[in-house]
This record gives sequence, C-alpha cells and structure tokens, in this order.
Amino acid sequence: MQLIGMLDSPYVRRVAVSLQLLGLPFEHRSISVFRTFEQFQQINPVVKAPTLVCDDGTVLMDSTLIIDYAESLAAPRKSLMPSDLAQRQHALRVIGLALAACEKAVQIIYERTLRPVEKQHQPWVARVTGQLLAACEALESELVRRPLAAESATIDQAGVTAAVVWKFIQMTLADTVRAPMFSALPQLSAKAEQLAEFAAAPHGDSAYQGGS
Ligand SMILES: N[C@@H](CCC(=O)N[C@@H](CS)C(=O)NCC(=O)O)C(=O)O
Repeated sequence: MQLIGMLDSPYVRRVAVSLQLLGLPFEHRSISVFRTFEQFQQINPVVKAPTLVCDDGTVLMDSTLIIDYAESLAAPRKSLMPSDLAQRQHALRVIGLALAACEKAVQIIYERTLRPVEKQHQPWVARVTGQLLAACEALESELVRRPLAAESATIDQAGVTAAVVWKFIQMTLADTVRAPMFSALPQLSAKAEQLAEFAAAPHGDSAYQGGS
C-alpha cells in the first residue's frame, strides 16, 4: 500500500509511525497538497493528506480512518489501542485532545500562511489560540495523571498521536505553545523521537526512510 502526503503533516506522520508499529509495510510518496496539488489530485481528487492507496486500489483518507483500517489488517497479531476499558477510555481522551490541538494549530497556520495579512481575522485567531492552549493544557494534565509508555513494544496510539502532535506544534507554533510551560509532553516527545519508527518518519520534507 502507498501512503501519500508529506511528513510535515502530523496526520500523515501519525499514520507512518502507526503502520510501522503495526508491522505493516508501505511505500511513502511525499507529495504536497499545496505545492503539487495537481499531482495529488491524480491520486485523490479530494486532495487530503494523508491518503492511503490500499493494495486493491481503494483510496482511503483521514488519519483516524486509515489507522482503523491498518488496525484491522494487523489484527489479531497487534493493536495500538488498549483492550482494557479504562485504559482505552484514557487513550481515546488523549487522542481526542491531541487531534483537537492539531486541528487548532493547523487552523492558525493556514490563517497565517494562506490568507493575505489584511484578510486575517484576529478574533478568530484569538479564539482558536485559546482552544489550542486549552487542548495542550488538558493533554499535559492527562499525561501527568497517567504517564504514557514510549518504547516501541509498548507505545500505544495515544502515545504516538500525542508525541507527533507535540513535535508538530513545537516545529510550527513554538511562539504560541511555549515548551517551558509544559513538562510531560516534551518528555514524551523526546523519548518517542528516539524510537526507530519516529526516526524513520521524521517531521519535515523528507520521505519515509524505511520499507520498500
Ligand atoms: N482529520 C484529517 C485532517 C487531515 C488534514 O487536514 N490534512 C491537511 C494536511 S496537514 C490537508 O489535507 N490539507 C489540505 C486541505 O485540507 O485542503 C485527518 O485526520 O487526516
């Protein structure tokens, strides 16, 4: 199968890391939804990253749905979701907070980079910034309350998503979400970035450094 999209997208990156941890080989095509819109459009007319082209040619999109499909492919051998109800509930809360933080960060970045300065709407930016900070603070509290594993054998989807999202936010909006105000999130991120699965799919322009 082929994963389409750039690893500067936290959505693409969480899929790239998850596929590796689930033991699923894939080819990565580092195609930009902005700089290479037409090329992306040939693969997925909706132009959403990540896109997954399955082995039978079916085109999936949305990181959570792609990971759901990957989980089905890997089952019952492996899963990144805890089966215990309390642990699963915690994982779902962490993933929800991390994805909300991610969405708000992307909204701020799009406002800053895609709109002319005179068309940027400060009340909207202030609202989204408040939501981003609220999500990061709640995420930090969850990680303090219940620390997440950050080893290849034990990291779960909550750990993958929280670590990927924190790295993305620090690479793009460190002026808004100031690392010194947090401790559990930077610690999780620092450990996760050491893992082979994170190192093979680094945040940025490069392609996945593994697989076929
Ligand atoms: N909820 C989606 C969000 C994906 C998303 O917004 N991806 C961005 C790249 S970071 C994208 O495709 N942007 C182009 C667009 O929305 O037109 C997911 O989890 O995959």
